[in-house]
Amino acid sequence: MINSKLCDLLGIEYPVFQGGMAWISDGKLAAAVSNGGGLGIIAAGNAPGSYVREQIHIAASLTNKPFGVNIMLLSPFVDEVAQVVAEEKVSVVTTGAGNPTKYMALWKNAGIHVIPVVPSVSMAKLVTRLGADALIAEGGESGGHIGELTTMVLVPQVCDATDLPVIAAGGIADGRGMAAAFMLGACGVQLGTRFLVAEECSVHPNYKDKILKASDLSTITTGKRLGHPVRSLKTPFSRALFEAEYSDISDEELELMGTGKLALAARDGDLQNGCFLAGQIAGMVKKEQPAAEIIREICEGAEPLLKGAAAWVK
Ligand code: TUI
Repeated sequence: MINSKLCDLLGIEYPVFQGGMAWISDGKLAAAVSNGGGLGIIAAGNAPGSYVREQIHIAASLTNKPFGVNIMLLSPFVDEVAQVVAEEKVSVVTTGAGNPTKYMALWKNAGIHVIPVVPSVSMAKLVTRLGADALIAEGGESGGHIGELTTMVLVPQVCDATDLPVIAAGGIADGRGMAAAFMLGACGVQLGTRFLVAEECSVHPNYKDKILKASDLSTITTGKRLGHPVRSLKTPFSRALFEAEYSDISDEELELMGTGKLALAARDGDLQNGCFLAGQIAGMVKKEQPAAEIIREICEGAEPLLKGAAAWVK
């Protein structure tokens, strides 16, 4: 059975995190993942504190296992959400899309395990100094807001830069990805796209359908001009946004084009105007399954690969 120091640190059975996906990862999905032995994570996204508190209560009513909340640091509600997770004393907070320095003391004092997403070695060093408990090295194969580096180059460099447990994210959807991440020095993995099609995920069926039908070349990166690259599935909307970036429209108009489009995809399944965030690994995600089955399959797939690694050495 796959086990790592991350399991002991967080009190989980399998070192598998479900990535916080804005508008998608709610209390129900997080509880299903945690009940399956992984770490379920509620996404705060751009939602207010009241929504996050409600989802924490839903998750707590469905599981007695640890779960986490992902805080998107660009959110207009970030201050109140930071307070809510401290009051609710969730087991784990992960952060994304920014620098968590301002909130570290608040969360540490509440006894929360703080696990920031880092897109670079410098951010890994910073959060290590600040007292993070572990970190997530997320490569640009991921869906949503992405950094510059790929998982293959980011994970080993982050592992060299910190003594903290490192969770690899970006481009991982099965046991092979997990085994590879462990070979790069990670002791856990985080998956978003594969959990998006979990049975317990309440996202609009059109969103799941688009993931299940995706191929290797189905994603596109937009937002580079405005300094926040975002990976999503190719749709009429994302292609238009991509083209607009290279036109002479103003930054303000461009920003406006992207606003609210994730909700249109996740809540309404709007195939024309929605922004369907997804990782490059979407092409390998072919089946809707219970979250617990996904976790078991990934770990059972990685186990023989890691055990058999000695076969490569004479
Ligand atoms: O946060 C994510 N993925 C996300 S957030 C999101 S909602 C959103 N939508 C539109 C624009 C922006 C956000 C959708 N997907 N992943 C974690 C992640 N964090 N990836 C990269 C980073 C990151 C980037 C810069 C973390 C820290 C960072 O620091 C920059 C600095 O120096 O402040």
